[in-house]
Amino acid sequence: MKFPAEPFRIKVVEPIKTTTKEERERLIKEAGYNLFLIPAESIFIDLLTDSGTSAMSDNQWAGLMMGDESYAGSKNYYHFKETVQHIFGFKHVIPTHQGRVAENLLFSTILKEGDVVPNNIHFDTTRANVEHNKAKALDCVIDEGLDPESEYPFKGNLDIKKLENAIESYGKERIPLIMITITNNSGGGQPVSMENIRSVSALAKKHGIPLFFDACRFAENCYFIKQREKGYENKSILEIARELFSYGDGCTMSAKKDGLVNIGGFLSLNDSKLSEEITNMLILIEGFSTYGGLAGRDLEAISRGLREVLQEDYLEFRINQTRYLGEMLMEQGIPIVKPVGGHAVYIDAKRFLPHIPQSQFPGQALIVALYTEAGVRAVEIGSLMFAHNDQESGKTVYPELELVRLAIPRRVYTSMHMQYVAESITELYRNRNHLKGLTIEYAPDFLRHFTARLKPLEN
Ligand code: P71
Repeated sequence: MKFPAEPFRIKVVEPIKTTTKEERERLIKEAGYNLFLIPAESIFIDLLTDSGTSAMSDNQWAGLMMGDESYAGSKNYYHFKETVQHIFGFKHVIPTHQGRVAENLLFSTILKEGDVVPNNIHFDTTRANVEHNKAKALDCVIDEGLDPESEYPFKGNLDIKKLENAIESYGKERIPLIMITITNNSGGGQPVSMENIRSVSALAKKHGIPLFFDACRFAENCYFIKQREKGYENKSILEIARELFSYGDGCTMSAKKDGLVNIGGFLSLNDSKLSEEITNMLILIEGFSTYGGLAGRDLEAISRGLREVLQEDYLEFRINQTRYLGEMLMEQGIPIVKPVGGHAVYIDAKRFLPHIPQSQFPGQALIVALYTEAGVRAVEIGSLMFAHNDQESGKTVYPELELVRLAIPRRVYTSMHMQYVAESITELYRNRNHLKGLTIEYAPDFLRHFTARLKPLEN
């Protein structure tokens, strides 16, 4: 494929440090073989997440200087609200300092014990927030979405049959909302089609169930719709986004992704009574309704970021850079989730390391080796993140997908950095038979991957 050239030039640089293999071996041991616990300074290329790691534009940095830090009614709040309404089209806009707070506010207000929330695939914080409110997080993605080899263009789609069955078996009274995650992060950064969103919306309306989007990567999803769905090839990203959100009742958003900022998020919705209730909660835990835990300047940076992310030359480069990394790996026969997603390349760890069972965390073994060998940090989205004890049987349930995600920060790394990453993984793939599994030494009750400590198995 064509080498993707960056549609920007570099005005400020941040040096990155190189470390020796011996230093990295010491650091990873000290960190309990958990990449979240390594000082970021000791990482050469950091693909842990695309969240909050974007490089802001000169326009966004200029916006920071326009910060109005009034406690109430800052002018940046009005700009922020106007921008969100312009793109997303919902009536109320509630700023939060990041996405999971929007989730917490929404779920703690509308969920009660025994409720069920269907989603294509809940991301970890979403699942944890649903479960923390004693409700069930039900994944209803289409079967293709669980098959790393399937080339289906919209692998993030919800399975309408699974959704209908859920409504029938649990009853609509126990389903306070349906969610759609765009793009589907836990399933490989795969998009959801407009047609699927329309069908889910019709079903939700028929049963009087509100539909919410987890909108973190909405612009990337809209770009895929433009590329892959008939009838959208001549529409602008803004037009596609507006149509998409018109089918729902609200959204949660982590602006740390497609908001192109380092911190921020929001909740946006049409229901005035619900919005009032959530706003009162916001004031209790985040801050006043015109800043929600953010500085005025942060709100300005989000407003500008949300407009920039809709630009097609940016999105074209973004999606192509991710695909470029994926294709370099595929050329070497390395098993990845196909087609390549929007914000990340996902390695299929089950097939990369077939000799390590899921109970020994093959995904984690892979990211530990990638850091130790090359100073590259990736994240495990597999059994360390998602295995859990089934409440009924008491048995450990392993996730269907055992993935290692190489998430690409927006506008941060060049395509040459991607080559370095591809070469490092290729080298690891050649020596994969030497890699060993891990066992847990300590783990908290929920969201354990952030703080767990592990150790390598000897045999
Ligand atoms: C990502 C993250 C952030 C993260 C999470 C866990 C480990 C490492 C990094 C956050 C999401 C997300 C979706 C679909 C809600 C959130 C929470 N993703 N929904 O992918 O992807 O947003 O981080 O602003 O609270 O690395 P928040």
